[in-house]
Amino acid sequence: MSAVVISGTGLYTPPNSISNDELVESFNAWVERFNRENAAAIEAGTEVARQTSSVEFIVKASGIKSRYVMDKQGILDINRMKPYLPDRGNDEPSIQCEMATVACQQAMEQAGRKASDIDAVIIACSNLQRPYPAIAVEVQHALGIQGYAYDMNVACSSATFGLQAAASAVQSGAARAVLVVSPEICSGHLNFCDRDSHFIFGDACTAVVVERADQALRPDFEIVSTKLTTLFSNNIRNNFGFLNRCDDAGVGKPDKLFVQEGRKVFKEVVPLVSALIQQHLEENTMNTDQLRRMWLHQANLNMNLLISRKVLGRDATPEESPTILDTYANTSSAGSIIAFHQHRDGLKAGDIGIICSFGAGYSAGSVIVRKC
Ligand code: CO8
Repeated sequence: MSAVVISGTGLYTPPNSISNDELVESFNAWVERFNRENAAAIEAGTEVARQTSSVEFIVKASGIKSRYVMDKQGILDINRMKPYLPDRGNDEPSIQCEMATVACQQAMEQAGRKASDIDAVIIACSNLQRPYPAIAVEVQHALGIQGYAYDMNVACSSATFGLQAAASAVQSGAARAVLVVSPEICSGHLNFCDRDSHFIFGDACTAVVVERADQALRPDFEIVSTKLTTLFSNNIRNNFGFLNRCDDAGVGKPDKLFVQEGRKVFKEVVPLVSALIQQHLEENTMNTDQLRRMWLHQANLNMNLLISRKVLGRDATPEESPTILDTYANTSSAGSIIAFHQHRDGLKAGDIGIICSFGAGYSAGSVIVRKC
């Protein structure tokens, strides 16, 4: 079996950023109006008064300071509280296809690859804007790639699960090179009227070129090993789906958007992920002293500090465990890849790193890479 490398990465960042100040100001204006308009019902006990949000809480609880979004105006408009992303005609590229092609072109350029060198496109992300035709097939067509393409979803772990699928395809000879693409429009599935979660997510798209080591023009990191795990949990859930319209009573209810028990997720996922990383290194006869960098899923700064402390037995330096969630927030599956894209300089040939994702499912993916 041939060795497999990552030879290029790309990142599409939306043009609009929302600071915590801006988000909280509009959320609190919405809360004040809601409570005013529903004063009688709140007084009668048939409606619950909404509580205001706070910038201090958001930074302390999550480490998030701002987020990029596909539409800023709609989110901050208290008459709307969601992005405005108009429908497009079938003859126009979809929004996810548009984000994906930008990221893919960057990744291919970095790898020194043309469309004719790529045999497969995997769209791996939490939210797909339609069931079919697959966004991946549309991206494949837009880029002029032959071969095959498919969409897959393992929530925040989609990208690492996609890397595993791509590495297997290259190892088996099914493809010479594969693009793993994560166009995340998390703002489309975020309840901007929910104080517990309105600050958590942002939008972005990443792309990674995975190919045979012996044919790569610009090999960057060898994929040494992948390890995936899943464990069913209702603590991060979204009941949006094609059966929603079959029960009118549920249409538009908050459970058709992202909901979570954030505390439980924190407590249960930290040990799961630290054990996964440690086990994965052991299975590859490596120890944590050899680990030069961890590109962790970017959901919560405190979570990442704890995971890296558990793994290393000490606090990680900012270089060892880079953070991008302060400016990007949680971009679901794109997060660990954005960290890898922006913070992989300074490693020497032979240095070991880990790309690690975790999220709904629960799902977690670990990818051990070695600098070429
Ligand atoms: N402003 C002020 N106060 C607040 C706010 C707010 N916005 N929100 C909550 N509070 C209050 C609470 O009411 C509570 O008050 P009290 O103590 O009086 O009860 C207090 O602050 C503490 O609340 P929490 O216990 O909830 O706060 P935490 O310290 O636990 O922080 C976090 C909350 C930030 C959510 C934290 O628990 C966390 O990040 N957990 C991990 C979550 C995580 O990693 N989730 C991954 C999900 S992502 C994923 O898998 C992808 C899904 C698909 C993406 C879909 C896109 C939309």
